[in-house]
Amino acid sequence: MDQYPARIVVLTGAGISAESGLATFRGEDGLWEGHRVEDVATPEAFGRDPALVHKFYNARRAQLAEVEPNAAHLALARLEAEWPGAFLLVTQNVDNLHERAGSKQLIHMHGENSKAWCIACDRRSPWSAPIGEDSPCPECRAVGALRPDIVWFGEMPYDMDRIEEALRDCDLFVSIGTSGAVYPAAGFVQTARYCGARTLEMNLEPSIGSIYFGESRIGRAGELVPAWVDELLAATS
Ligand code: BV8
Repeated sequence: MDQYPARIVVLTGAGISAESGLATFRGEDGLWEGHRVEDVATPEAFGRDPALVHKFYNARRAQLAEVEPNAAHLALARLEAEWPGAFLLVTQNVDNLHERAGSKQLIHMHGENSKAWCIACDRRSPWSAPIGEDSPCPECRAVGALRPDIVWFGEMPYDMDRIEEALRDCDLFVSIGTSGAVYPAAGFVQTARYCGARTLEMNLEPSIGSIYFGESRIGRAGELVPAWVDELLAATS
């Protein structure tokens, strides 16, 4: 049942950070074209070649210092601040551009490259430098036990219970800048639809799950998202 003000859940993917200069995964500049998925984004890869996996994530972590949030990130932070209803932003991205834009109701379901996770003491610490096999944990001082705080393939994404509850309760589900290639995120639209939400996709091209969306706006996030936020906030004033 549609409630006013609508309870909104937004999902973002690599496409929202593309205009900030961060490579997406499956485009021609794709990260995974540079590296085979199985070489870097799985626990097995990390066990087999930790130095390669650290190198892949260290390069991406270093890039965070050179990029800024773009108009799409800023528009979502404004919507969260000014929207009178419930708002939750779920991102598949491991960059820190949403929080730097001011988003607070934010879940990093695939983890954060600006954090290190110690597998010896299971604690996570903010981390902006390179992680190496000789990096000591700042909490327990164990050496060689740090990994990027990233959810790899075959690992359970974070906060799934909270995400699924928000999807079941929301009136509007909006997906921005994702190809819809990775589960369980790619299935969120179906959960929201099934529970009665309106669904909107904003992407440079129709995603794999585009047929599940009630509305699809094709274009760059940096243009579509601020216009959509203006439209939504104008309706509340
Ligand atoms: C799990 C961290 C279960 C690493 C990532 C069901 C069916 C089939 C397969 C599965 C399934 N369930 C599970 C699987 C397996 C797997 C999966 O989905 N595989 C796929 C490849 C088939 N899923 C998992 O393993 C997940 N785990 O389900 O666990 C479980 C159960 C019990 C116990 C234990 C476990 C874990 C998935 C998480 C993997 N980690 N990232 C890293 O970041 O390095 S996924 C990775 O892909 C990134 O997080 C990325 O965000 C995500 C999705 O990619 P996108 O963000 O969509 O990026 P992409 O480049 O693909 O698309 C960008 C889009 O933007 C494009 O459409 C483009 O057109 C658009 N765009 C570009 N520029 C712009 C733009 N749009 C707007 N404006 C622009 N300027």
